[in-house]
Amino acid sequence: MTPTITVFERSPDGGKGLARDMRVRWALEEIGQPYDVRLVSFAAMKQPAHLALHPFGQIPTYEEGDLALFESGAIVLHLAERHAGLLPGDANARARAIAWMFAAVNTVEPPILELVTVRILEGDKPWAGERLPLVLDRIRNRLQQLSARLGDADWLDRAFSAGDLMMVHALLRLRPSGVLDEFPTLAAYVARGEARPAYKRAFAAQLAVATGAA
Ligand SMILES: N[C@@H](CCC(=O)N[C@@H](CS)C(=O)NCC(=O)O)C(=O)O
Repeated sequence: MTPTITVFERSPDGGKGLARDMRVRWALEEIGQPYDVRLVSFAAMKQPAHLALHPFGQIPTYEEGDLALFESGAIVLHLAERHAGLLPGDANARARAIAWMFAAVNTVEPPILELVTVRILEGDKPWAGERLPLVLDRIRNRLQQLSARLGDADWLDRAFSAGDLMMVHALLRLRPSGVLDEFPTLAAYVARGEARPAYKRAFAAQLAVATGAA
């Protein structure tokens, strides 16, 4: 059965691949699973039909037969558990890869999202100038720790896994700020992710939506 995912009809990033459907597209490409895409507008995301799929009125969602899922991490985990290629066979290595997925969304991504909040949503507040360096410090602290753990390895726990997929995508959001490049180990890690053929196919597919070529 071909699954269907929802994505922005008009992504605010104009096709830079930062929206979270990119994680799901990338996972689907890694496992070689074809998929359909349903474009949703911001208005449609807040309507009952979409809210029935996603209680918070966001993208991405994933539908496969009777199953409807939201949360990019849950969708990627679902795919990784049912198809070869995104989680190791060894039970302990598998558990560690899943831990990295959680680390990406629960430990590394939150301060990165705060940067977007302080710069864009709160940029006009009188205290934004004071808050920005605090947020940047929290990000740099996390990146320092992550960089130290990665060391000179290609991936977080030997072979590429769903943990790397989630982590690379969380880090990508930092690139425009220049902070990622302060950590050459992590910048190279992200570049390795982007160089994967599956990433490139996923990126091209989301770009085609943004440029109207899809
Ligand atoms: N934790 C959720 C976050 C989903 C999310 O924030 N989606 C954004 C796009 S990347 C969205 O739909 N934003 C529009 C909105 O919140 O109205 C996930 O990982 O799927």
